[in-house]
Amino acid sequence: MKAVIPVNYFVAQLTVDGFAILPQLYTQLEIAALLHCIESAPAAGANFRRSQDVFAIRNLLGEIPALGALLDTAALRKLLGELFPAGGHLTKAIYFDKPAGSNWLVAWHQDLMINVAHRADVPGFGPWTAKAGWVAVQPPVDVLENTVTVRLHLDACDATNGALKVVPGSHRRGVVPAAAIAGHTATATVCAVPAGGAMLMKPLLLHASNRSTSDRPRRVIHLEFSAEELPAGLAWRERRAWGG
Ligand SMILES: O=C(O)CCC(=O)C(=O)O
Repeated sequence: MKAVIPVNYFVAQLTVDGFAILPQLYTQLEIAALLHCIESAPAAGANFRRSQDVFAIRNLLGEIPALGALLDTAALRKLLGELFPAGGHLTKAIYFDKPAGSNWLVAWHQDLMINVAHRADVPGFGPWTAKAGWVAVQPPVDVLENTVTVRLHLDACDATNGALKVVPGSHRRGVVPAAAIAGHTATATVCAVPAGGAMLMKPLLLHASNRSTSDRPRRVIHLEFSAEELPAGLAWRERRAWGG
């Protein structure tokens, strides 16, 4: 019989390393239902981006509301309860497909920006960016420290089909200036994740991903959750309550 690792083990690992890999968060049937729902959606509009190298859907639950119920499993609620004992909420949902043979690579970075509904000049928030109707801002570090990304893998993923590379522990180095990032990547490791598994990561973890050299796709649902409320005048663009 396979030993079941308790969720709090992964949460402890996330705290120390800035990431953790849960080998199974969703069953094969749940993954099939999620894929069917995404594939049946009319993929049109500004939040859908399709090229030879990437297919992405921004504001995923706004674009495909039926996914909300499929994602809201007892296993996810248990995980969120461990991550945010005092409660948390969803702040962002994206779907990414890095198709077979994709040339899309992502350079080393930290996830420093959050999407908000409108610009408001609030101390500690900035710089700002605005593109195609989306407003993003760099919040104070404590907002990033209280955010966790859950990357749900719909396909098995390894170094050949664009698995994330991360620098363990780098989430404890604060915001690393762009020019200094290369000096932090010597201890990088590749995060292989089985289909139905999830990678948890902190936004300040240094991460990157390579081109695909495989004939397998790499489909991921990227969900960000936070325990933070934004100050008056600011609102998360995609905020929604979630069971915990
Ligand atoms: O999925 C990838 O390969 C990269 C995604 C990424 O870097 C991000 O979401 O910040």
